Amino acid sequence: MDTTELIPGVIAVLAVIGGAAGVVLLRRVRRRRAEGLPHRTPATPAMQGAGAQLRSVLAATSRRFRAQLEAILRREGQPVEQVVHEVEEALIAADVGLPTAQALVSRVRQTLEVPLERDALWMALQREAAALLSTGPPPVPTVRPWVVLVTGVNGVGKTTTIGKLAARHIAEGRKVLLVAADTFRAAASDQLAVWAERVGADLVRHTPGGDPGAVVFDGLKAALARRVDVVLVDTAGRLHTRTPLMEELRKLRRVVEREIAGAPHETLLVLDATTGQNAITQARLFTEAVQVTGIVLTKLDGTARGGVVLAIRHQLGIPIRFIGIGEKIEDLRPFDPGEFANALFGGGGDASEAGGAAAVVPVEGPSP
Ligand SMILES: Nc1nc2c(ncn2[C@@H]2O[C@H](COP(=O)(O)OP(=O)(O)OP(=O)(O)O)[C@@H](O)[C@H]2O)c(=O)[nH]1
Ligand SMILES: [Mg+2]
Repeated sequence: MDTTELIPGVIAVLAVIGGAAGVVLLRRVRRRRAEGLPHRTPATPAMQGAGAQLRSVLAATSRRFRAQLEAILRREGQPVEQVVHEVEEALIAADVGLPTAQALVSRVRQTLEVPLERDALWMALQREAAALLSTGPPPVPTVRPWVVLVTGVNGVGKTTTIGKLAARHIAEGRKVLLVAADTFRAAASDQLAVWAERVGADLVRHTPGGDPGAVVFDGLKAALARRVDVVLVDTAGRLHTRTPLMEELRKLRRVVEREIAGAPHETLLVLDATTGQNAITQARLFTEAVQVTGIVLTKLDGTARGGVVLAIRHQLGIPIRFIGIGEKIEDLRPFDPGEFANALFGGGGDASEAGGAAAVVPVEGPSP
């Protein structure tokens, strides 16, 4: 048989197979939408970048929140006020906290129209969260030495954050000195010494058990003599409820103020995201003691409590400078409000990620 006679038949078979695959795919997308699940889209290079990494870090928080919200949106005939109320509940469950959830929902409510569109709701949440989180650019060292005091309760990630921060400054061409003012634990200065060695920073340390104020004093003198650009002061973890320890921190700050005019240029409070709302209490007490100027929120990887970022920014008014998303040296990222809101409520403009296509959710209008 002439092979050219086969061509129309082959085309017909391929068309049938292609059509069937399309129908299956379409059905799957429809089913996932009906179930309130995002249909999977192939990852593009842009999605695999920084935004995608943050989305995967915040997936646990986001998933919990989305599941709850999509369940609400699937119920037909809900009055808008009921939907809005349940959005507030979902936000509270994601550790956003009551006052912040209320503030966010009231801003979102003003922008919603009836009939309520699912996409419009997600976009309003994303937009208002970004606005709530917005902050000016983080300060860059403008004087030498630029002194940063790093504080926080035990085990939140202060020393690790200092190591990561030092690596960033060094990569940007600055000379960095680490000061081991955590003289409380014998191993603390060893841990900082490992980081100093690893990233190529100078280190000033004393023997364990000494006076932290004396280490800071020596560290600052060394920084001036060696023309260091950035000094990062590691302090002992302390319970915010222990008054003598908080007084010791005030003393450390006074030493810094006395030795270098205008310093500390930044007082960072490190908070562990896994502690959720407790982070707010810690932040209040540290702020009273040492005038915290910026927050580093660590351990956002592996927690479903990422919503606490909104509470911290809204209730304390302190800007979030960096977020910790893992234990590795590169796992410290400057905080970007838009990117963060997108990771929580958006999906890079991908409607499916944001909870489905532009579906009109059948809800009743507000009562007149
Ligand atoms: N998963 C994860 N682990 C982190 C992060 N930041 C720090 N850690 C880990 O948290 C643990 C405690 O970190 P440290 O840097 O020693 O904490 P610290 O606040 O200095 O602790 P103390 O000096 O004892 O108060 C270590 O195992 C770190 O590797 C983060 O962003 N993600
Ligand atoms: Mg430490």
